[in-house]
Amino acid sequence: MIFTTGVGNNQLFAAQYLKMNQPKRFLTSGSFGTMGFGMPAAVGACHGNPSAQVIVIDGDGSFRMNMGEMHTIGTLDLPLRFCC
Ligand SMILES: Cc1ncc(C[n+]2csc(CCOP(=O)(O)OP(=O)(O)O)c2C)c(N)n1
Repeated sequence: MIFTTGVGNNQLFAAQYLKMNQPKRFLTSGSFGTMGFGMPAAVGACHGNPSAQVIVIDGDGSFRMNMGEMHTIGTLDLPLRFCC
């Protein structure tokens, strides 16, 4: 399972409470912290790991940055899961 996040409380709670047992399973925008990171990161994670379940943890603000990616996800029929 691969998790990606937006920026904000969703990201901080995810970092604090998700248990990771393998490297490269938590994709988050630390440091520069760019809202809207979670969904495109998940598209990339899906392509790089077609057999993995990919989950986006997002805030409503971060989610709204990504209406273009919604189109990409729909067009490619990517099996992403969202938790907002
Ligand atoms: C592109 C961009 N704009 C503004 C910010 C500043 N900023 C950091 S967190 C945040 C609010 C995030 O809200 P939301 O995505 O709803 O997440 P929540 O904190 O509610 O989980 C803002 C405006 C940012 N990091 N990136």
